[in-house]
Amino acid sequence: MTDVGTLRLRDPALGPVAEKVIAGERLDREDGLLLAGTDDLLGVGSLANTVREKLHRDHTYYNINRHLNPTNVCVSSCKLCAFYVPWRERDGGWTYSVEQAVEITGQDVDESVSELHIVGGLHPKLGVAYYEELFRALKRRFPWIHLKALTMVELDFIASASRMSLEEAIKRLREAGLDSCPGGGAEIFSPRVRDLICDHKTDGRRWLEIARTVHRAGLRSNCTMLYGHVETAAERVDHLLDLRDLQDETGGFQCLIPLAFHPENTALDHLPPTGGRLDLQTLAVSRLLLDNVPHLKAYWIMLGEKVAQVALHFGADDLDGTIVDERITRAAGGTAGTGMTRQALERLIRDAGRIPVLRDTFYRPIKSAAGVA
Ligand code: V47
Repeated sequence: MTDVGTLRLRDPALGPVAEKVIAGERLDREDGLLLAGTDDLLGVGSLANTVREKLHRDHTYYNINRHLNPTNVCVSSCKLCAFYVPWRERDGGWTYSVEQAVEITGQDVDESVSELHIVGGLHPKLGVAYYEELFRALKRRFPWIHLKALTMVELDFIASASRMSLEEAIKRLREAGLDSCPGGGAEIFSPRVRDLICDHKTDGRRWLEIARTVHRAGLRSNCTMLYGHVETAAERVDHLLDLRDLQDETGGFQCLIPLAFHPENTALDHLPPTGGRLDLQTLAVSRLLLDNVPHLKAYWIMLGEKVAQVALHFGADDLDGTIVDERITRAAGGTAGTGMTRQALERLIRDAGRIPVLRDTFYRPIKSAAGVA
């Protein structure tokens, strides 16, 4: 046992890291490896909690959101994914016309919903023109809604499918209503890992380059890390440090979402699902290393409600939202459900001893939302 300030650490090797955390000093790669490799889960958790409370006190953010997946048809065939249907093999595939997408969205959107999260497969026929039309139609019908749409991977694909520079594609999509970008597709940046789980996807360097371009264009985005498959702890640490370097440069990331790998129905279904230990330690290490990204999301859909709730004491300050219809995790055997009411989210937060804060996509508190989500 080692005591550092009010912290009690079972692993004495964490002592010097704890000193740095308390002094507000930046951690390095070696510190990250130590934090990721120790079996002192509660020690790492308490360090991450110190940072979380310094940044956000007891506040815990959530939003009222909906997901829209315009297509699940995808040319990328990532081994990690159970959501996609390959291009030309249309069984089980869907591709919504703009009218259908707006109609489906309208089925459960009212003025309480502040954000639409729009992601989908890489469909060769859906280029910039389709998304421009979709965003314009959504903004016409739901003018108050923030459109958080298109991952770095989708932007890359859509621009090149439309034979357009990335800058031009971003400009046009913004003019059509794109407000910010979600963090998906980052997976793990290591080429070794990408070869094994998503060999045809935009590579790690390019993902970062696109995020840089998005931020330079004045858009905010999120970032993710997919863990619990074939990656090593060192590859997770390096992924986080790559994100931190880019954030030092642009300041454009609002939040990191560590995504727990779900193997069912994927080409990697021989792998076991993640356990609570890896989930909580990965969140805590993320909070400690990514000192320049303000928010850390415990995505309840992938973690399950119970782990997400405990994660509020392991560095996380955000749970994502009400959602209702989530398809990517569900396709991969997710069991957490696909939607939660605002009341259930608030109860979960209060039961963890935290204070719920309803937010918009830019983490501005919303005083009261019309209607009930
Ligand atoms: O890009 C795909 C991952 C991502 C699986 O920005 C899988 O606010 C686990 O990025 N097991 C989509 N993960 C989800 C995502 C996200 C979610 C919530 C909020 C935000 C945000 C972003 O899910 C994909 C991929 O990295 N994914 N398949 C799977 N089998």
